[in-house]
Amino acid sequence: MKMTFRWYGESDPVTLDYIRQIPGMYGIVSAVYDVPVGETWPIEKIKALKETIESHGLKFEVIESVPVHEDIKLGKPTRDRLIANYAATLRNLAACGLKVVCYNFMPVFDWTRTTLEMTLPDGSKTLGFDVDVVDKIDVSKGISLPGWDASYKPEELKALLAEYSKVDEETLWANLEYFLKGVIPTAAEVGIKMAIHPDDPPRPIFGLPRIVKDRADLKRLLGIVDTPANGLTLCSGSLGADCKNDIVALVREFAGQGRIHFAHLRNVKVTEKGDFFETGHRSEDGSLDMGEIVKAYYEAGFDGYARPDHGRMIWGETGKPGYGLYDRALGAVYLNGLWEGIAKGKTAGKTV
Ligand code: DNO
Repeated sequence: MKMTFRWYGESDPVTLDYIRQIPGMYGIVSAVYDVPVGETWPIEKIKALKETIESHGLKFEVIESVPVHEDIKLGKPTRDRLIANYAATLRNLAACGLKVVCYNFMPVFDWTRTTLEMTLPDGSKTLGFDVDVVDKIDVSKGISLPGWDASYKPEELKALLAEYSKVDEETLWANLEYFLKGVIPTAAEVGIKMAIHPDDPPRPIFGLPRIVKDRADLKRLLGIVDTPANGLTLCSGSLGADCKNDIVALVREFAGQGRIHFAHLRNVKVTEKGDFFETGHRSEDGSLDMGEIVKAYYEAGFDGYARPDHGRMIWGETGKPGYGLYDRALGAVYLNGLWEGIAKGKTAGKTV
């Protein structure tokens, strides 16, 4: 397991100098942020990013994310040009030594929370999701949630949502299939592993379809192009927000098949109804057994990339919700500690 940390580029208050001081840190997960969605990432920009990261003694082998243009998800005629651009980006990334590309296929919105500042009993601040708050929102009147992706103007968002009214789950599946058949052959040819991120939370929101929510969806997706280049980012916190998802079993199954290329490891406290909040990484703090999850990766012989995913805001830190330094660093060290404990436990008492 190669431990990595997400870094949002030069504007990120968490610096590469700090990240390299986290014990056991292998590399950085980042992206080229200043190319419009749908355009090809120029090789020079990727190279410059890689040089910056490597000059801090960290590896740069994972992209999160190359975003998928909405026209591809909507299945519009422009998609062929956009898919060709995406494939060209994959070629450029491979030429710079990148190995894994994380992406998602969630219509319009990426991860969604109803609060970014829930205070836990210990005074730390965390992200939370309340089903009733989301279900009560009348999309036609506009959406206002904390930390909302403000990249759409209200009229644009309205128009986009109207376009999606014609896209049901099966249409979205067909559009995902078209995308995968368009890009996976290139990924396989150049040695890039694609790793889809599941829907977060794993449920439809605002009437928009969500299709990467559970074991059946993951299985279906991997079967569309049945090759290692078509793989998963298994996000314990996203899938774990539905208590019907058995994360340990998912890891055993899909890491066992060599189809998990990127592990997002974090804990959540969930209710049956689907409300949840993000906790510290330890098993005792949330609903997921992180020890068993890490053990499942270990036993599957996982040698891919992992990251501590989100963290709470602790010790007075302020910054990008979910992406502070301290709690994610604690998470990374805890996860590496679990790994070492499991590895040593396996060899203890064995004669060499
Ligand atoms: C949230 C992240 C997601 C993820 C994308 C992948 O913190 O895990 O935003 O990066 O869904 O495309």
